[in-house]
Amino acid sequence: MNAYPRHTVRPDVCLDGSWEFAWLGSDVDLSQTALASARVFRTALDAAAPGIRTVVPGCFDALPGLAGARGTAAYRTVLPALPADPSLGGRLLFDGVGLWAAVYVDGELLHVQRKPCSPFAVTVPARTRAADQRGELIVVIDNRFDTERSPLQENYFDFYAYGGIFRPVRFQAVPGRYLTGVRVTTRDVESGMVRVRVNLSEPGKGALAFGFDGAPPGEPVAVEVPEEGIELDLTVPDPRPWSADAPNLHSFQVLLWAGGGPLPVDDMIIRFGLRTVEVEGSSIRLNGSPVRLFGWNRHEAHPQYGPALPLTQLEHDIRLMKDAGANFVRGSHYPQDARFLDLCDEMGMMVWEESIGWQQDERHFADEEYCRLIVEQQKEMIEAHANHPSIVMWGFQNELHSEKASARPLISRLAEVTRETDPGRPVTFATCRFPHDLCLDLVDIVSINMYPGWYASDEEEYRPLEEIRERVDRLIAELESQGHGAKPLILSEIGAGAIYGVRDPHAGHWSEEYQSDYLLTVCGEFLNKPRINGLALWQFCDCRTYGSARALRRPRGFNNKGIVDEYRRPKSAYGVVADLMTGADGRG
Ligand code: ADA
Repeated sequence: MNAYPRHTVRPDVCLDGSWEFAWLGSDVDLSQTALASARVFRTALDAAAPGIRTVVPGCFDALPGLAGARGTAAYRTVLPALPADPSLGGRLLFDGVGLWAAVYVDGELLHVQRKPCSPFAVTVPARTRAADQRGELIVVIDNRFDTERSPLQENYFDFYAYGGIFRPVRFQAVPGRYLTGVRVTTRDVESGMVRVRVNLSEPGKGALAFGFDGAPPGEPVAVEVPEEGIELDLTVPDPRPWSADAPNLHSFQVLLWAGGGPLPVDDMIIRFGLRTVEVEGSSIRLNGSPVRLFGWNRHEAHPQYGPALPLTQLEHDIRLMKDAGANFVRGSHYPQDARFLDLCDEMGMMVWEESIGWQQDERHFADEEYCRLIVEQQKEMIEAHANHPSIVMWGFQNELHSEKASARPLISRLAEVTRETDPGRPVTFATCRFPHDLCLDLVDIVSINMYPGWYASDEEEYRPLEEIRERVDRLIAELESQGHGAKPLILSEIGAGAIYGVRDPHAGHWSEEYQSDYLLTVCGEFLNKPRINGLALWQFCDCRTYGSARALRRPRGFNNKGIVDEYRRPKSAYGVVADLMTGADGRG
């Protein structure tokens, strides 16, 4: 199933399925010189025994035979024949890979991808081909940590860095000038007025026609489209607002004529929701009404698939969170799978999306290439996902060292790029440095990660659940005293570990009982303190983490703070939190 945007005029083929596969080991030279030719990778693929194939989307190091491997793999599939028309080029669309990829078509290196989890497009030059000549697509993936090659993901992050083509791949045929983006922004929910921005691959003359919700498009209108695209205000017929409780969606098709021909040469169908989200005083407002957010932080993770989750798992995860009273999910800590965002749009789940980050420090702030790439990822993520009504805020740089003045330029730049790229949503980042954080003036929403009673301030205190209430009260008071009392507050991470099946009448650490006691206390604080606008428990499901000695702090090498385990088996806290937060026990 293709995520939006979709097409009816543009040939659009999903390449998911079984690809040829070759494992090249952990000492492959990926220097620029070595990458110039596909020969090494083609030879390895040709030498692979028949039947050595793997499924895309997929992660090679989630496969039994390569579990935990770090190195280089080559994938190959056949590109469908482009129409024989030589003016038609191609576009390969990848929704996300990790950690690093090189893309070759017919042996030519077309793209190197250094940003994990980012959606990206690769232009395949128009070639005059006999109609029956199909193309060879080779994708080289490397999951070794290398701060030069792939600086955005490092082995100290508290989530396992898999290698693979995590998400769907599509191949499209496009004319010389084609639609590169259609952005629909709500101007007025009630009347259904929207502002549409259409961008083309090249500025110039053409004609555009539009249609909402599958209705036949109107007559083409001659336009001159500048570099920055054109904007126009339109009104949605039969407007129905989007909210988590009533996730009404609309679709919008743009058709492009060029060259004076009678038929459109390209089209794009996007889906959007009529809704506004803004910060007003200390409240977060959806369609003008204050909203409180409750849910979880969620990693894209599964022991059998890594982050390359099947569509049904995405649905089950959302269903499990909603059944436990959630209306909110933080896509921690990287750009999300477009199919997951489509399901959040459809099923009614508000989303915090963020570019990749995990406790970056001065080394990163001083690294111009690192800063350039993370700002690029932030911008690309927003441009790709801005039409999803479920996304209600943008974040970045989880728990960076924002108590240091050297963090400020990067935070300022990320906040600026976010607001430039999408002025229609609030900006935040999750900090664990409060009350020493120096950058909270740069965000619209203050988001605090804290683990009182787990990473307890007094390690001698037995079962220190009592410090949760005290720490929450102190946080609210200190925000006020620092002048942030007028901003909305989200508890963006708070939680405790429990190993599935560990039951203990003492409710000792790692028992399901301790986690239940802990989360009941936290949810009670949220329900009793309207000052807290949002609560995102850490975390939805257990996930594999460190492969290093850091795992000594992570039993099984997993982060065990999930309310369900890695196979989505509910721990006892799931039912307890669900009863409270859905009101089933009469309190929530
Ligand atoms: C941090 C971090 C999470 C996870 C969590 C934990 O808040 O943002 O990714 O590592 O701590 O489990 O300790």
